[in-house]
Amino acid sequence: MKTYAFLPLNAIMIIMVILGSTGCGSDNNTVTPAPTDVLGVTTVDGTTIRLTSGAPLRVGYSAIAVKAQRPDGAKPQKITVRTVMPSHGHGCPVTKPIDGPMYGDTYRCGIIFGMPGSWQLHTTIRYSDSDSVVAVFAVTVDASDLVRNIRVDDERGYVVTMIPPPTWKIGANDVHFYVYQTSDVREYQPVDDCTMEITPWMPSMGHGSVGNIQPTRIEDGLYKGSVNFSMSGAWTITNLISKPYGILTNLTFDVAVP
Ligand SMILES: [Cu+2]
Repeated sequence: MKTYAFLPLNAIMIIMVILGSTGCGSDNNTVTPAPTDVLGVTTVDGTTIRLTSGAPLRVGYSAIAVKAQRPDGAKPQKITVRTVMPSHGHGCPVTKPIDGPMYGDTYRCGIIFGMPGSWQLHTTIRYSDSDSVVAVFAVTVDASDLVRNIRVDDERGYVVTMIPPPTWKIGANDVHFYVYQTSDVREYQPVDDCTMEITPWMPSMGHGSVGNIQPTRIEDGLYKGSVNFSMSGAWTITNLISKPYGILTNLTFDVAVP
């Protein structure tokens, strides 16, 4: 995976103005050749910001971690990540991690990339109302088939992503779905009032399976269920998603069970 970090001074200054922050004037540029899980490392105003991911970034849910360190040992009050695809002007949802807290040794979040290509991750480290730094990391996102963008009307779009387990297997598999909505493709809000009905199907043999657990909401915008595969091969998972007023969408994802 090709990843790199960049910190154009003008971009930093623009973001600083937007955020109303003060006391910044760094022009520190760092490009670090890095192991695959490091998306970028840079130092801004004495704060070293390290962005990592557990796996190569791809369309769908990617877990991200941000570590900020300053020589005086100051602990950030808050860390935020904002996403933008510069070539298209849209962002994507940033979520809580599905497997633990946001704040711990490092700040962790999930990013639901909606399409492959070049993205920017605007990472803000806030120490106080008047003391924060921003680093802009450029990352490359690979393609996958895990996200569906649904336009419901002219004003609203939904983003649904399936989060598969690390590997599919015969038997019960945990499966998560995140549902977000947006009206401006920059801000995304979790959708909590969905009901889901998943149906695994093996097209080549014309059968489904029993023992599935329908996804239910467990966190903001996050639904968890279980899908049972009775044999290996090519399967589909169809998810019929409804809102209180009726059916929202019916999505099909392809799954290869080894
Ligand atoms: Cu795009």
